[in-house]
Amino acid sequence: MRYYTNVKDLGNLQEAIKEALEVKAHRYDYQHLGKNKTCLLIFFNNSLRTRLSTQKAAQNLGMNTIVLDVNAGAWKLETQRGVIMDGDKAEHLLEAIPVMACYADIIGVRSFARFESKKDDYEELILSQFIKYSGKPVFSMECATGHPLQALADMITIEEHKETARPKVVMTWAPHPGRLPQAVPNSFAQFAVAAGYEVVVTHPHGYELDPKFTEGATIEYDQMKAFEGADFVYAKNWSAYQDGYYGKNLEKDFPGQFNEDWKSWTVSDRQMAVTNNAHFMHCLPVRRNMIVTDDVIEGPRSLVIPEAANREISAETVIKRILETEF
Ligand code: AN0
Ligand code: CP
Repeated sequence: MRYYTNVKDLGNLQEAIKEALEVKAHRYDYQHLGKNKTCLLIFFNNSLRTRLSTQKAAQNLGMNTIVLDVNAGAWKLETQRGVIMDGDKAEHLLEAIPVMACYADIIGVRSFARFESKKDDYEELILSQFIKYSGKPVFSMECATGHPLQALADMITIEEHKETARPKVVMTWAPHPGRLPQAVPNSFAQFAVAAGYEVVVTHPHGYELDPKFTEGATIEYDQMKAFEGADFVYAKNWSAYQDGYYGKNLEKDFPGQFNEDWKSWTVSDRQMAVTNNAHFMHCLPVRRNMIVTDDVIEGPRSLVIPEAANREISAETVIKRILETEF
């Protein structure tokens, strides 16, 4: 594997999950793979879990790690070719990428959707330039349209906790004061379908995701109906994907236009009561009592910490595969 941006890069997903569980049981057995190799982790956006777990994963594999926060000490980067650079950006990505690649064997990139252009976001303007101009293996640490390390960690977590062969997995939109990317829900839906689960996606009208990512899932606008019999509930906020509304918070940016009781979407005991004693999941960071109540996230069926712990394992599995095939 040279690039990890999508579920397809893993080949058979169930086999990848099996390999991940093997990695989890023997996480220090592969140190020879990364000796004298450097993993460079580049962050255009904030992170707690990805930063720590991916460094830990690379170090488990014997690699050296360098972390660069582009917004904290590096030069401000221009990303569009052809721009006259007379503004505040001192360096172009077209020089910065090959320079960074000089010091790295593998590069991880975090660059969220910027919501300036749906086309730029969905063509992965930043990530695709790393793939094109670095000459090195590249993996996504959440880019504009996907968060495949999170989704793999979530699948590992579901496999560890499922009580039926084919669980019902419900992904629900939940309220948030900001404008969040569609990356996490895109990847979660795509991975959960690929894993073979019964997948239901529920959200208010207007929050439809790119159908490319939800293909194979059932869309249900009635949240209570969606939750009936669920084995896993995965909550996440996302902004609108539709043209004309792209990147917007429909409640705040179009007040009164949508006939929706937004607050009712917060996951609470009311919805969890109709599930099959479902496990609660969220990628974190989470806003309590917006996305989910204190009681549900603190409850005995909450998996938010095991999911975060499995981020080390998903990252190690991905970097291991890259090391095994590229070096
Ligand atoms: C980001 C998002 O929703 O994509 C990162 C989640 C892992 N969340 C926030 O910006 C709060
Ligand atoms: N879940 C996740 O990716 O968290 P961070 O944004 O803190 O890395």
